[in-house]
Amino acid sequence: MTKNKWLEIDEKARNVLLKNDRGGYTVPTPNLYPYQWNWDSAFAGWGFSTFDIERAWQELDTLFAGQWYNGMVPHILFRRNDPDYFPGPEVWGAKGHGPISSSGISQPAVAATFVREIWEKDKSTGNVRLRKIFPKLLEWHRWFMKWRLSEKNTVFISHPWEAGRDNSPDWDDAMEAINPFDVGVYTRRDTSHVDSSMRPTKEDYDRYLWLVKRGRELEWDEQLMSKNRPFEVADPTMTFILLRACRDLLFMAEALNFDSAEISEWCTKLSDGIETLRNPNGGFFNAINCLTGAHSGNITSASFLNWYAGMHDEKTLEILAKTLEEINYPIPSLSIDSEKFDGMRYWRGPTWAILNSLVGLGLAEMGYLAEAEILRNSTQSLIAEHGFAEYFHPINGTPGGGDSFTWTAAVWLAWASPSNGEH
Ligand code: 9WN
Repeated sequence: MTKNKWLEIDEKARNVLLKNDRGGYTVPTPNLYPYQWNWDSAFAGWGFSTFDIERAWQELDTLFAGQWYNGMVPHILFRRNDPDYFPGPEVWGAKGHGPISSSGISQPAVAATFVREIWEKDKSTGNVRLRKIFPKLLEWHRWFMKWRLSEKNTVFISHPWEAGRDNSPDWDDAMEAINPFDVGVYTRRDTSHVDSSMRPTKEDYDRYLWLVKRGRELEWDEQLMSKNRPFEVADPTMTFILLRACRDLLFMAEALNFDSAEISEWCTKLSDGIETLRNPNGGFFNAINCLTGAHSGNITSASFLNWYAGMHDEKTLEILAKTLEEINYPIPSLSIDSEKFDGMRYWRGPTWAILNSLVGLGLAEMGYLAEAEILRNSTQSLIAEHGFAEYFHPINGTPGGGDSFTWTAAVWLAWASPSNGEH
């Protein structure tokens, strides 16, 4: 790729972020996702930090402005009503828990890591901003450790949307066990924006909504919801990402001379929990249905997040090498060898630039430079040739889901572009 070409794509990527800006916060993509999403905003902050540090802090600040009084940071902030998205604020029925209308669940805790990235770019003003947001990050992590830590020290999800990998086969058996009775009649909006062959099925949606209904009826009271949970899956995305985020929080606490003992304990606990996620037959990291103890048996892109969490692993390295060699556009969200692989259906096969960036960061930090470069180069070609799509087919690169996508543009700017964040 010529320098002119990539500078042109850098410019386009900045424009995606600016166009998706709704005044201090971004939407993931117009129409399909018209609200502020949790981990999308954290990635957006990382993207903004390559050309506008102040705007980067603002993105994180607006996200944490919606923090609940119990510490939870919701997965969606419904800042203004928009009938383009379902389920909206009425269906969630989560009023009164925080200052902004929101959903009742959270999402992967990438925020502390991107706060650190932004802060490290400019510590002079960053120290003041960091001091303000730090207690909020701490409260959120405390909430995870109190309400989402399994007995085995892994982080579980209470709803598939919480992992951000909505229809991953990682939760198929836990979802099948749910009888979504009484869910009522509803009209989906997602399938009027993108083809239904790319989206979760009606069976999935019935169960997503049934779980939302349960939360609403229990008024999103974590204590009440923790009794006889109908869905509880220990998830590599949540566990690896929280461990990494706690490490970054610890680093920032020490830099600010804040007390860090509690955060150190969290790091130890989560590190201890990781081994539980190892599939006893295949040796890779996978999800576990906490209600039955069954391992999912799936190799997903989340299976490769160990380096991001600071952990070497020979077995995963072996599987990664094979994936990088055999797949045009790694890493598929489900191994192409799986009988459930579906290259265009959301989290059941497509490649997601965000997951690649996290895996790539981890690989580079832990010295696997060749692997990190292959992953970065293939993601770079994917975006350069097929645009800022929500996700891509891992074999032929076909773009899928929404377009002009905030986090794909952010990942381009901060990681995949040959400029690599240097502007
Ligand atoms: C539900 C916004 C979000 C991402 C998730 C992705 C998708 C929502 C949906 O879009 O989920 O949260 O309605 O499909 O799976 O990771 O944060 O981009």
